[in-house]
Amino acid sequence: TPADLPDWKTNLIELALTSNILTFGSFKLKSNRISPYFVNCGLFCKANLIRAISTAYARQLDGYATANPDWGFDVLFGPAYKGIPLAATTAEKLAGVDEERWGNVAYSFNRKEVKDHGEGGLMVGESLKGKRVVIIDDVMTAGTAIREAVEIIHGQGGVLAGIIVAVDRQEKLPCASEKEGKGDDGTARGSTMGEVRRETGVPVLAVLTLGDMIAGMRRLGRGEEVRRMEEYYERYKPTE
Ligand code: OMP
Repeated sequence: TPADLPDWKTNLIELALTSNILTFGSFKLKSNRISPYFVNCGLFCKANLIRAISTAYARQLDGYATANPDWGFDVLFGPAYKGIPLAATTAEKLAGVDEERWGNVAYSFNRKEVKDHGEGGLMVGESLKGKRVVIIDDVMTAGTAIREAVEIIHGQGGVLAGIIVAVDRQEKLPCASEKEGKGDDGTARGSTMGEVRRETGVPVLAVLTLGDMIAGMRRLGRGEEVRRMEEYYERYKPTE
């Protein structure tokens, strides 16, 4: 319910709305689903916006670490391209939240094109070898982007410690017929977040869920958008 949504989340949603990061219309997703809303984290590209989102990621990571004292990580990995500024700015915010706890956290990212001269290679920034790595990414729908990042970490000899995204769209896993572009077969399936948790065995955190965005939009008095998001949620909600 809207009452449960902390003010900082409402403020972040309002900022996303006014800067067109959260938009409404008809969007075809990577999973072939047609969504009435879209979140474009590439538009966190102004000083106040990148400050807001990196602060939110850093708070969430610090909060999780405080609640789980045995948990920690050495490197924030931001998959190219959209994850790169997120990893860099969140690392900087972590040092600001708690210098003693986070001051030695590093960041790294991959190149999309492997460089064959100079220092060469696929990776930029801290080496992942033997390190505890957290993936920082934008949006999770079907988990395809995250799975690619997990493979890179394993390929580099890193140990996956966690995953954090800005938005969990709270959708069920796509079925085979959706992947072929033939639509949902209507079967009950679990959530992408749950499946990724099971597959990786690490915490999967989100700054905002679809539920948060619905609550925030309701608080902002945007009834029509609330209705469309709820309708979409009913259609693709996970059954677990
Ligand atoms: P999955 O790889 O299916 O989890 O989808 C996540 C990716 O889809 C993100 O990394 C984006 O490239 C893109 N996306 C968004 O950016 N915003 C959305 O609201 C929805 C998607 C999407 O296509 O599902």
